[in-house]
Amino acid sequence: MRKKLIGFRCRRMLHFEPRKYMKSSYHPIWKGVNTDHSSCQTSRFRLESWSMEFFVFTLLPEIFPPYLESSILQRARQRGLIDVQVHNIRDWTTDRHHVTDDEPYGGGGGMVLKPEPLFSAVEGILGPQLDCPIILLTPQGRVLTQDVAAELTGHPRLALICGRYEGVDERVCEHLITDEISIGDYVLTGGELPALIVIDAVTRLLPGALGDPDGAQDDSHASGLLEYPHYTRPAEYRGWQVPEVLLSGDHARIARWRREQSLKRTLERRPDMLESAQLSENDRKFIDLLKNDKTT
Ligand code: 9D3
Repeated sequence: MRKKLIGFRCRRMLHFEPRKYMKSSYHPIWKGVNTDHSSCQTSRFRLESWSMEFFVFTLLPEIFPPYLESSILQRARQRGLIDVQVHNIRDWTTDRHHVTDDEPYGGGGGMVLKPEPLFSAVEGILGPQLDCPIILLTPQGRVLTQDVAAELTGHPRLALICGRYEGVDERVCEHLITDEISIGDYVLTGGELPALIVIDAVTRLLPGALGDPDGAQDDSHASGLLEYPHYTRPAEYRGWQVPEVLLSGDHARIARWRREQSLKRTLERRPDMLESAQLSENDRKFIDLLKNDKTT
């Protein structure tokens, strides 16, 4: 079932052909990508897995391939779990100088991303029906969390719009965008890294993306607690010992130690997370013990 989109609004239908002067699909990563966008329908299931298509709209397409060609995202693309198309908004300008920004009405500093190239790009690539979430990466969006990432896996296609300059024309937000996402309370120079972060967080949740069938299940952020400390060989390094319990082979004791370490860390570093975490009776007792230790 498709989830209902939040804030989905009516839109004008416009269709322009992209300019040919500089295809952003120059890079080998985009070779073989279906460029017949009129028939861009993906089935929900491929090899018994979710598959997703990401359509990125940016003024800096060259940022994307290096990350998408690495490690887990590369493998997910090769396995057909995801397909990422990166489109240069500038390809959809129709003026001589390929202008994408302009001064704000009412004055003030900075430049604003013009509406026409963005509408043309998104409608030209996705087709006139625009039946997927069209997400603007912006400091004013709702903050990306594990829950938001999980929610986004429910859509077979996602459009990600990366802002630059001071912002985008508000008519884009009102009539094209269906969702606005921020990655946190700090100031970046644009939405490109946030878009990659959305792709990364969403992709690793797709079945099979991590190799391990229930890989993402074990995540600390899925359980609502921070992770316990990890150790590997050697058992002693510069005189620093790996905790004895981890060498004991006693799996029940190890599991209890790890759980307690998770609880201790979460209490110390992210007490806010304890409020929504799933805690057992024993977990609560242990937390009370830790709190009492501190006060005595
Ligand atoms: C100095 C201009 N800012 C006024 C307070 C507005 C502003 C506009 C555009 C600040 C940063 C940006 C560029 N950032 C993003 O496009 C962005 C972002 C971010 O900066 N932080 C967290 N998440 C995101 S998602 C997109």
